[in-house]
Amino acid sequence: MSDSIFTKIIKREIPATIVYEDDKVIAFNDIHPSAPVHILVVPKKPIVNLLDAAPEDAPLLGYLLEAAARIARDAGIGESGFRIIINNGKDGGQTVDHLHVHILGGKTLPITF
Ligand code: DGP
Repeated sequence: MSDSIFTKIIKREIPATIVYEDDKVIAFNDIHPSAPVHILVVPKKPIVNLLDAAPEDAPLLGYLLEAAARIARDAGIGESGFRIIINNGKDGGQTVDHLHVHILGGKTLPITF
């Protein structure tokens, strides 16, 4: 299987504004921000989406959310609040087939479905 765009960012094959990285996840600014703060948090393991996650990935999924909260706080939106979104599959609006958490904040976000 060919590398996703996000794996290419992890491998530094394409550029991104990286705001956090450790051995399990990487976080970088979304290229098309939908809010003043729009960060993507991506597991380095190339899981396609939540449906592709195995039971043994549960600690990694928990870590992804814990890291997202830390990254949001470090981005200055911990107090004001933020939204976490995970799009899954076509109807869920997923366009990149590599699991990722959107962190959105920096303004009062509209409720839209
Ligand atoms: P989703 O629709 O949940 O699959 O979100 C994918 C997001 O990824 C979308 O908001 C735009 C962002 N994105 C796509 N390609 C790139 C890229 O090459 N660099 C960065 N930084 N973000 C990207």
